[in-house]
Amino acid sequence: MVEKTFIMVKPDGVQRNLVGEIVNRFEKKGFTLVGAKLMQITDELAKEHYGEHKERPFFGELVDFITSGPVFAMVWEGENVITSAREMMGKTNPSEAALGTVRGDYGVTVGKNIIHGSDSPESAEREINLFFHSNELLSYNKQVNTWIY
Ligand code: DAT
Ligand code: MG
Repeated sequence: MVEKTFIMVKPDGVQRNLVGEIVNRFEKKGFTLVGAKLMQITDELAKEHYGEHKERPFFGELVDFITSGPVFAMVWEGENVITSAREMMGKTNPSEAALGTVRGDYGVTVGKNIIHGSDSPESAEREINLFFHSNELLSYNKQVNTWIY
């Protein structure tokens, strides 16, 4: 099923010049970028985005980290993109993430794991709506898709 997911290069990834590398991986895989922006997350947005973790001991650090510098927020579209993107990201803790994944290749610790991606269709819808206005998302066809699908 063609679906959309919310992907974000976290402040550590932006500082470490990994935006292009991450976009490159998703483009080369064959997914379609339908929205993107560099932005500063406010405290309020951070708490809303990570609401499911508000009782966890690391919540304060998580909010401080995600608001510590610009992030690169994106929406990617494609067949099974939600699950595929999670596989391309690797496990939450980079020390357990396989080589070949973003976190496995570039991360060391769980607190600075470079990339966020929605974990289900419900989170994808929630997160896309939280970060993007509908007029910031484009719908278009790429000729190359006839060689991918
Ligand atoms: P994911 O980002 O893989 O969906 P998650 O939703 O469980 O993982 O957690 C959100 C973020 O919180 C995660 O990317 C990094 C941070 N985090 C998770 N577990 C942590 C822990 N035990 N200590 C510190 N930070 C943690
Ligand atoms: Mg998560």
